[in-house]
Amino acid sequence: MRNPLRAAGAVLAASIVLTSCSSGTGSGGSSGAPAPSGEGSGSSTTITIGSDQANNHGEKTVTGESSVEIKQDNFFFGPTVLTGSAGQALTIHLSNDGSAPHTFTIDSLNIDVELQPGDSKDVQVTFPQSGFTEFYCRFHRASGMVGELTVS
Ligand SMILES: [Cu+2]
Repeated sequence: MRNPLRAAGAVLAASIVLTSCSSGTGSGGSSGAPAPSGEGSGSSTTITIGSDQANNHGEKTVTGESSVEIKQDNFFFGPTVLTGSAGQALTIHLSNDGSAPHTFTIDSLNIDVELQPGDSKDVQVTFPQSGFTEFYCRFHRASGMVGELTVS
């Protein structure tokens, strides 16, 4: 009975080493929010917007459009990237499909609206002359709830 016990101990030790190895690769992540990488592999990626990491749920070209819909969920905007023309005015129909309150916030345009779960609201935005304008949720910016208005 000595040998099987020793073998089991060795396996245990090996798995502990493996576990601590793989979980040590993340950087930061102290908030405890669910990581976006686990679900929907392929459709959900992370992109960099400004100095933020954004959960990417698609791009939509809105050139020539006067309005568009953006869904808010835990924790992303869908679509995440709106591509338009320089200086374009656009009405965004926001709807919060998530289970938490979310905001749609753009510092440079003084926009900051808050939606409770199930809420819908409209906001007027203006595309920049060049480059991009970042929007984000004040509550979940660090969880990747970030998007942008970008000029093609
Ligand atoms: Cu949010």
